[in-house]
Amino acid sequence: MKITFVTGNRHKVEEAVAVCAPRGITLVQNDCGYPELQEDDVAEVARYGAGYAANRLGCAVIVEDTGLYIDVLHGFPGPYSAYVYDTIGNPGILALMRDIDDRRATFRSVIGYCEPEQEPITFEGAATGKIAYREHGEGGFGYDPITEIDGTTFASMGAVKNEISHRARSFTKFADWFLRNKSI
Ligand code: ITT
Repeated sequence: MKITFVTGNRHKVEEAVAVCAPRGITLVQNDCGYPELQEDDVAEVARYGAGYAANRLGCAVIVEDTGLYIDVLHGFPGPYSAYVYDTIGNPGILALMRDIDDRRATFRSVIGYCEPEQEPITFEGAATGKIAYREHGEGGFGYDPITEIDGTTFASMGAVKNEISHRARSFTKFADWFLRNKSI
């Protein structure tokens, strides 16, 4: 069973494949892109993107939007995570968090699934941890070196990231639903 995954991020594809391939779902990356709404809710971004991409490509697609929500910063950068990463990056986040003790943060991953001319469906996964005091680890991508669960950053945990991450959870929900509803 094949499904098109519209994303420009190969790391996302690798993590999604690790969940979907063992379940017999083949993901085919397409980096044609889609307009990312400036919405407060990543679910709205995923929903709109999936509808747009399905109609543009004329086939069933998934897109996935992720946000990092830092409690003490009232959820910042949230839906603006890509822009913030590209501008101030991990050093900028660490500077914002200097001398702050409350370091709780949550990653939200929302997958939008859509078929042409249909309503999108969303699947969400979250992982709550803390912002580290410094960058640590060589693996992963994006905010992984500064986000930690039980004291270990995502960038330091290798394949374990794929057992506990926001993306592992959203893709597990998606894959279970897809196999139940779309396999013939
Ligand atoms: P798309 O083409 O799929 O949109 P993207 O990299 O722009 O790829 P997002 O907008 O979903 O994806 O990601 C927002 C930011 O969060 C971006 O800077 C990513 O690098 C980062 N990010 C996403 N997932 C992450 C993860 O699992 N760990 C660390 N950082 C992550």
